[in-house]
Amino acid sequence: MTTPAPRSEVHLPAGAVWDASAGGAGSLPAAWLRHWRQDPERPQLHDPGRGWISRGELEGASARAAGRLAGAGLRAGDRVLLSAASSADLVIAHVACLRLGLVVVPTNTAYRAAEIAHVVGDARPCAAIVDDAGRGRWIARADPDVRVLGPELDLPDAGPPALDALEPGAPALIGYTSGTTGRPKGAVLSHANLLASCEALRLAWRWTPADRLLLALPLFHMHGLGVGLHGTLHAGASAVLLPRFEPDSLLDAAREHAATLLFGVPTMYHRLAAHPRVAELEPLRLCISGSAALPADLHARIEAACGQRVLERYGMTETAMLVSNPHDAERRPGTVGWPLPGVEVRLQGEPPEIQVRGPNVFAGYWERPEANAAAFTRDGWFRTGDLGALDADGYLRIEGRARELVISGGYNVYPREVEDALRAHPAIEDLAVVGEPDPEWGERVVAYVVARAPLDVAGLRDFAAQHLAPYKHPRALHAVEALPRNALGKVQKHRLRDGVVLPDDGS
Ligand code: MLC
Ligand code: AMP
Repeated sequence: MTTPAPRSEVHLPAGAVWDASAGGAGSLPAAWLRHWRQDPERPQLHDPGRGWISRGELEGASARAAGRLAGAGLRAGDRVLLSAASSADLVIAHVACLRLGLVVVPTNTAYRAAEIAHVVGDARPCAAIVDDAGRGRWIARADPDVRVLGPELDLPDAGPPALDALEPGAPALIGYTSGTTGRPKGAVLSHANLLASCEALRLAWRWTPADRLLLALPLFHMHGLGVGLHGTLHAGASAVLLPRFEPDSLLDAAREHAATLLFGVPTMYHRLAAHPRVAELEPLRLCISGSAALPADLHARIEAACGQRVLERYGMTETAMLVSNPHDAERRPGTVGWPLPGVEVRLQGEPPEIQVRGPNVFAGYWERPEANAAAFTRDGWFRTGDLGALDADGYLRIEGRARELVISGGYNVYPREVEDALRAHPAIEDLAVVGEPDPEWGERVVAYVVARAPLDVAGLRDFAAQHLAPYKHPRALHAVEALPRNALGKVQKHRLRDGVVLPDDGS
């Protein structure tokens, strides 16, 4: 089943024409450069320690940073791992990499040594830009040839290199993401993919140079980086960088900087809804939620508290943004809305899986031909692994997942990865990790454990901390006699819930 019609016109402002190349810009920096040149004095980014930097300052600083990187021997196509809290320096370094044709590998700052070593081993970066000496040592241990730098790029200045001369198909990002089996794999996104998504969002969300985004999402995932930062630069707008999400400082920044936009994951909206100052969201032009399902009752609570009808949208690392509730028509809670301009969506199979196609969809995983064969259908559609249904008038609902995945606070956690890490603990005979509903996190990670010796919870926590980023740690541990298995020996995870093993219903 395909959506009734590619109703992307529902997203287009009157008279607007959809063009995936954004008027022939072709690459992200080429599109940004138009704004930088046009009005260099205009504020672009606010960094809490440094204040505002203008478009022209970003252009100049990123050109200098690109000169340093080129002087250090980095060349177009080389990978650079980026893992740091949000700051103007990080943005300058990121923009410099893209202008030079380097391929950025954004990496979660919560990763532990083994998680980082996997990314280093797989992507083989030439350099890493990190804001923590310990993380730098883990990278150097994983590969001593990687040049580890701070976000300020402590390198000698060098002559200006050729900048912004990129083919649309040139890779811009490799975003690491997991599957049900195997280690995380890198989704390679080209400049054309990311630009198409930015242009669709600019039109759909009526994003203009007058907008000012509160950006408290981390810059190492698609939401903060590909939507928040790239979208801001593409629209010629401005953003207030907040290195961590904290409702009071976010609301202070909204007032101080007259912000117009907020992007967040549902956990952020949950915390804001419970905050005594929630009514201060009222002056914003648009609040957008994504990365996980926004419960309809939370949508209603936000509206009642501050009058904002949050606009929910749906995307993935591999595809950037796919589907969005409309700006001008009904924003329907519990749905993600209509395919964005350029995006085609179809539902295939039983239960119906969401499959997508469009200029925003990546071409494949880094050096993983077998994963690519599984990820795309023979006729070229990307399998999202999400299950969907359409309302009669075409609004898409996400009804579940075909793959095993827990989304906690907008971060993806793969049960298999947590199981593999914890199974190595000497007191654990066997375990199964599942996601259970949680009002704050959406889902929380829970482990059902068959112990071979008495479990020391503090010791287990230390063990988990050595191997896994904290957001992957089980929030509850349930001791069970045995895991429920089917005749083939596969764990029946649907029988694990609320700390008990449910009886076998034959399914
Ligand atoms: C932090 N913790 C989490 C967690 N975030 N645990 C589970 N799930 C999470 N998401 C842990 C911390 O490690 C700490 O553990 C404890 O919770 C308390 O930390 P906190 O101070 O409350 O956390 P905070 O810094 O406030 O983080 C919450 C958050 C953050 C919601 C701000 O998780 C966040 O920024 N989420 C956004 C993720 C994101 O950008 N996703 C987009 C992916 S792209 P301990 O053990 O030390 O107590 C994508 C595509 C798309 O999905 O469509 O957008
Ligand atoms: P990631 O792999 O981190 O890019 O996460 C992408 C996944 O997040 C999607 O495949 C969905 O399962 C989920 N997701 C993103 N946005 C939404 C949303 N609005 N509602 C439900 N799930 C979402």
